[in-house]
Amino acid sequence: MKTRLIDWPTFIGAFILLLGVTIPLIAFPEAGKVIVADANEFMTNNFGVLYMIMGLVIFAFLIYVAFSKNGSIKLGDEGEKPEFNTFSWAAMLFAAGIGSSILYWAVIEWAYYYQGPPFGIEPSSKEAIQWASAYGIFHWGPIAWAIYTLPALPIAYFYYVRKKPVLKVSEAVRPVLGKSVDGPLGNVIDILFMFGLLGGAGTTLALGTPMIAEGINSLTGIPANLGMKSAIMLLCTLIFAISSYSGLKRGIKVLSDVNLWLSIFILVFIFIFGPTRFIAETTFNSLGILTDNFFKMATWMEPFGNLSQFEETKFPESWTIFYWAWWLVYAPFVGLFVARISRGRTIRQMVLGTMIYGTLGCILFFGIMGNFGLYMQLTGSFDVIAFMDENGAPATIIEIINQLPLAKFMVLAFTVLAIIFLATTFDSSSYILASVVQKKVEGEPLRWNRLFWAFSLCIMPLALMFLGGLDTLQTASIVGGFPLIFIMFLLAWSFMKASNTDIRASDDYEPSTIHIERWKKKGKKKKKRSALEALEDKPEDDER
Ligand code: NM2
Repeated sequence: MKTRLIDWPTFIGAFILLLGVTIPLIAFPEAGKVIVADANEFMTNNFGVLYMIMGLVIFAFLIYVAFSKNGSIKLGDEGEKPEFNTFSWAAMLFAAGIGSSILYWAVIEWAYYYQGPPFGIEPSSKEAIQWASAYGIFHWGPIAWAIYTLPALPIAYFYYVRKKPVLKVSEAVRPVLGKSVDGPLGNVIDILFMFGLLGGAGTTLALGTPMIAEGINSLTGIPANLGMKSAIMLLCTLIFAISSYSGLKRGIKVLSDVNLWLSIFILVFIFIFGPTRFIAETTFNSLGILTDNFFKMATWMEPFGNLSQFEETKFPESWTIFYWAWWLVYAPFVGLFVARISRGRTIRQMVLGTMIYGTLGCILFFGIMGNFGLYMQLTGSFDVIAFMDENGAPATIIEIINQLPLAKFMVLAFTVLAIIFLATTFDSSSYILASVVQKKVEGEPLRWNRLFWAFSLCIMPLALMFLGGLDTLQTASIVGGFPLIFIMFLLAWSFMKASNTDIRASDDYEPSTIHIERWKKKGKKKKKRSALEALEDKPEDDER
C-alpha cells in the first residue's frame, strides 16, 4: 500500500468531517432531524438570496467570457482538432453531470409544481399547469449548466493551455491565492469541496435507491423496505467497485454507452407510444414560458412571503435555491471532467456547448417524461397526484412508467437505467474524491483509496435513508455546499487572472503560449510550435 502518495491532512480532514456529521445523525435520528431542519431554515432564510445571485452572476459571467477575447483561446495547440467529436463530447458531458436523479425528477417534478406553484398562483389551477411543465426545465436549464461550467474554465485552461494537470480545486485557485494553497488553506478548500460532493452524491443516491427499490418491487413483488434499499445501495457500490478495482476502464465506458442508448430508447418509446402531440406542444410551449420569464424565475424570492395575502409557499427555498446548491456541490467535479474532454476546443465552444447541449438534454427528459405524466393527470387516465399522496413519489414514478405499453418491460428498462446511472455516478465521484486526497495521481488514483471513498459515499445516504424525508436530504447539500459559493468566485477570478496575463504577454512576445481562434478563423498564421516549447521560451512569471 503506497501511503506516501496520500495527502493525509485532506484525507483525514474530509473523513472526520463526514463521520462527524453522519454518526450523530444515525445515533440520534429524532434530534438530528430537528437540528438539520433548523440548520436548513437558517441557511436558506438568511443566505438563500446569495444562491440566487450566484446563479445569475455565473450565467452572465460565462456569456461574457464566451464572447470575449478570453473565449477565443484554444484549449490546445494551434490547428489541433477537438479530441472528441461533438456528439460524443456532448454525450459524455451529459453522462458525467447527470445521474439517476434526472429519471426521478423528470417524471415527477411537475406534480409538485402543479400542487404548489410559485408567484401566488392558485394550486392545481389552469395557470399552475403551465408553470408545472416549464419550471423543471428552468431548474435543469442554462443557469444550472452555467454553474457546472464555471470550474471547467480554470481547470481546462491550466490543463491544455498552461499544460499543468490540475486535479484539485485548491490547485485551480493558485493564481489568486498563490503559495498559500500549499498550506492548510489549500486543504480546507479541498475538504469543503469533498464534503459538498459527498452531500450532493448522497442526495442522488438517497433519491435513486427508493425509486429502484419500487421498480424491483413492481417487477418481483418483493417489498421495497429498508433492507432492500440497503441491498441496492451495496449492490451499486459493488458493481462499480469490482469494475474500478480490476481497472476496467472499458467497463465504465460500456456502462456509459449502455446508459446513453437506453436513455434514447426510453425517451423515443415514450414519445412515440405516449401522447406525442401533447408532449411536443407542451414542451415547445414551456420553452416560450421559460424565455419570457427567465429573469422572473431566476430572481423569484417570494419577497412578501407571509406579509401578502398569499399563503407563504417557501417555493424558492424548496426548489430554486435547493437546486442551485445541488448543482453547485457537483460543479467542481463536473468541471474537472468537462475540462478533461474539451481538448482542441476553444473556451467559447466549451462554455456554450456545455450550456446548450446540457440544457437540450434535460429538455428532452423533462419534456417527454414529465409531460407524459401530466397528460395522464389532465385526462384522468391515471390520477398521479392521488396515487402520490397515498404511495409517495418513488412508487408513483414507477407507476407512471407502468402505464406505458409493454409496461413490465419498460419498468425493467427504466430500473436498469437507474441502476447504471447510479453506478456511474458512484464511479466518477469516487475517482475524483480519491484523486483529490493524493499528492500525485499516476494514471489512476490508488485502488484502495478509490474503494475507500466509494464506501464512504455509501455512509451518508444510508444515514439519510434511516432519517427519511426529502427535507433532510436537501439540507445535506445546502449546508455542505455553502462555502463553495466563495470558491466559485475564486475559480472565476483565477481564470480571468491567468488568461488575461497570457493574453497581455502574447501581445508582447512571439510566439505566444496561447492560440486565439477567431470566429471566422482569419487571424494571422503563426509558425507552428507547441505551446509547451513556447512556454519554455517565455520569461518566468511567478504565478506560473
Ligand atoms: N444535479 C444535476 O443525480 C444526479 O443526477 C447528479 C444532480 C445536480 C441536479 C446530479
